[in-house]
Amino acid sequence: MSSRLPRLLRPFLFLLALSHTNAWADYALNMTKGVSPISASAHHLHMTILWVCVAIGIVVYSLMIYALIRHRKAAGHKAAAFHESTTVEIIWTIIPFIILIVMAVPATKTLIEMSDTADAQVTIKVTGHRWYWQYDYIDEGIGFFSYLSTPEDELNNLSPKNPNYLLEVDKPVVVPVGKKIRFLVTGKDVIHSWWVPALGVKKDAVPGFINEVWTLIDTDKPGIYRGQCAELCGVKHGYMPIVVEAKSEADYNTWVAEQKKEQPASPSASNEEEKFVLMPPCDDANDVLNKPVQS
Ligand SMILES: [Cu+2]
Repeated sequence: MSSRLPRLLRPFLFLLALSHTNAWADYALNMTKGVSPISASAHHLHMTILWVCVAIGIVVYSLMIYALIRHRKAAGHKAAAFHESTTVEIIWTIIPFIILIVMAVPATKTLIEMSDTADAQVTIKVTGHRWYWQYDYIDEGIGFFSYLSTPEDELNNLSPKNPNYLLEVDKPVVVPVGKKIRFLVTGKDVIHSWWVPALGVKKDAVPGFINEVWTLIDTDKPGIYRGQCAELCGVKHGYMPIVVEAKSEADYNTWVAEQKKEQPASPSASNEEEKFVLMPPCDDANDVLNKPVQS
């Protein structure tokens, strides 16, 4: 039956069949706007550049298709001999140059906005380790480690995987909404990258350097935002997720007070050394849950 269908119709029938499944339900092609002013700026910049590219595509392909059809050999046209024309070469160098300059203006504005960490109200130091994260709240004097919490059975395909498979941790980094939060990002051993798409934050964690980045979560957007290490950092690179819990200011203050009671100081060097020994950097990838004892 299908062999009798005109060939041209087949792709359309295939798309029609797909449109009647729920295959598209979770499918999103574009970037999301995120929940912070810088993620919104990045989204806006992305859309601006996308539409510039679409306009260029339409103009170039229209001219090409017009030329192919209108000036085809079959219609009696002969190829014009204008190659090595200085005028044409200058025009097709100058036009892209101007387009690039025009696109660089909003791009530079967004980059400057992203790097302006001045007047932050909360400062959190983020340290990447093989293969977990450490968070220190500079002004509050509290700190903790954050490890992957996906059950071992799921990692070993012995039980069904939960929706947050490899994107869940034992202790999320808690932040307040509506406040400018500055992250000081560094690495302990190798280069990692702290990446939370919804916050518009992605910064390399380089040993020996402190990189700065900031976010400000919209006041009406408390919730859980997930991310991952975005720099290939070793065998368990995929096992060091990030979970950010954004709370209202009152809830955040309560949380800080609780943390201060629980742990009077940041993780000490000796404590950290002990954890590092318990979690040697080069063990087997399946051994991810052989991690340090947590309090
Ligand atoms: Cu990493």
